[in-house]
Amino acid sequence: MTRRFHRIAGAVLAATLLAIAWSGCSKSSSPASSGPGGPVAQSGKKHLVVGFSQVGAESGWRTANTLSIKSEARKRGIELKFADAQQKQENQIKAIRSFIAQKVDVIMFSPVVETGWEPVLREAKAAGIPVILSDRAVKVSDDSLYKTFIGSDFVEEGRRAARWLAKKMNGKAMIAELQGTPGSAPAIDRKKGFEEVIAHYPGMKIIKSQTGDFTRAKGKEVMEAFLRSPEGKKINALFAHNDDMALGAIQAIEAAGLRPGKDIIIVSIDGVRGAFDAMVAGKLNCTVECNPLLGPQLFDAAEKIAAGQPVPHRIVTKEGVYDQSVAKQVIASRQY
Ligand code: GZL
Repeated sequence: MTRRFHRIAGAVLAATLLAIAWSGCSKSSSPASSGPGGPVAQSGKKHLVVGFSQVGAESGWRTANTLSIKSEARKRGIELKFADAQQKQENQIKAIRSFIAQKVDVIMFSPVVETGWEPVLREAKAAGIPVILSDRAVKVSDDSLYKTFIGSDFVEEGRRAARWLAKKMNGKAMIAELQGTPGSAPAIDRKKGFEEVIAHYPGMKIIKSQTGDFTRAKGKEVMEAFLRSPEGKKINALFAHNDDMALGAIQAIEAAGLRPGKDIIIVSIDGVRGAFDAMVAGKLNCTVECNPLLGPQLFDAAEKIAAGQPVPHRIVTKEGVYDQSVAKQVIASRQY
């Protein structure tokens, strides 16, 4: 009896010790607790799982931005769940909720407008899923609702457009303005930066201003209306918040029998290939670069955050200004 008892007791003890050892080791080796360097896969998978809610496919800039994000994820072996919101905030909120339900490791999104994100960002925070803002900013009462913003300084882009135009027009211009998506950070901030600079030039006035929603079609339609308006004949300059709207406006200017780039001097923002083609053709005068190739910086940040490492709360991309004087020599080197 005693020998049998000891045998059983020994087996139970060994099994208990083994169980403790196993649970201890699975805790230290599980990705969730791995130290810096190894990705923390809350999703329980070996590789990182990232949910990305994109604004839409409204412009050449957006297409280049999406390409950069998808190719970089592929290059790094990151599982990317990508959702195109067709420029609708409700679709982005739905996509973010779906990423939370799927327990992704990191959520990234380019907010179509600045406001209305607090509730869903609180849900992501409550689920312990870090959020990265790509390209556009949000207005929230608690900045800890997102880990970092990676994108451009839109106010500075607006200033650069205005500084270039003031120089080109010797401080005198009757300006038509094609604004981006109402309520979006780039539209609000580019306008702010542009107006801040032209305030120093009494001879520079915005006499027509309306949204073209960052699309070529709407830019053409609105510019046609500007040219048909009573002030149309006075317009000698156009500030477009992105190249796509400028390219649409060029079509409208030509249809009205005027010479874009000569009768109406045009400055826009983005620096996409179509803008360089138009500058080489003498139809666009200047584009202020807004870099869409954010993939590498976005996934650097995601991997650091997932590994528990700190990242700056705001990472601003470096950009230039290109006009007709350099367009021909740089167009071949452009990456988007
Ligand atoms: C800017 C980006 C803007 C581009 C537009 O970072 O959000 O949205 O300027 C795009 O071309 O539609």
